Amino acid sequence: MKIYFAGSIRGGREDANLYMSLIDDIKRYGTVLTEHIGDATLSAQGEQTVDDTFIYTRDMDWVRESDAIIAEVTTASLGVGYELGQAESMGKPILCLYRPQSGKRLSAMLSGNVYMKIKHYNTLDEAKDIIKDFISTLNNL
Ligand code: 6IA
Repeated sequence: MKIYFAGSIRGGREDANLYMSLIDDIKRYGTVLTEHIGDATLSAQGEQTVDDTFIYTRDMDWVRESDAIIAEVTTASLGVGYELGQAESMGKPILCLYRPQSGKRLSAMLSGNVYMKIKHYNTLDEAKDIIKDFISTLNNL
């Protein structure tokens, strides 16, 4: 199974360590196409050595190639929102993980969208259980 993990880069890197933990967990179920999202050394500027056209083209190819999308959406990100909209158009299964304790409000473009499976969590263990349930629904498809 190929899973596209989406998380904020230029939207802010405050959850980068959390992304890394989630990616480590998701790797138990298949290939994570976007492992670099959890790279704590990657700053909010993104990678400097490749140009944005390259990043956009590569990431859209990966979204197309993926069997499912898992996004951590607590830190608002234009890029993640765009990827989710595109993935929805492609009919990909989408799980959005959101931490209400952050005090940040989720965009109505996600919270009001019945296509998105949006799950609230507070701890990493809760997130892992949610991911496990999501993957098992995919395996039953
Ligand atoms: O608007 P944002 O930058 O927060 O959008 C984040 C989303 O853009 C992520 O889910 C990524 O899929 C995508 N993205 C992927 N790579 C990059 C990148 N540098 N810079 C910015 N956005 C990216 C490349 C990382 C490198 C270590 C290969």
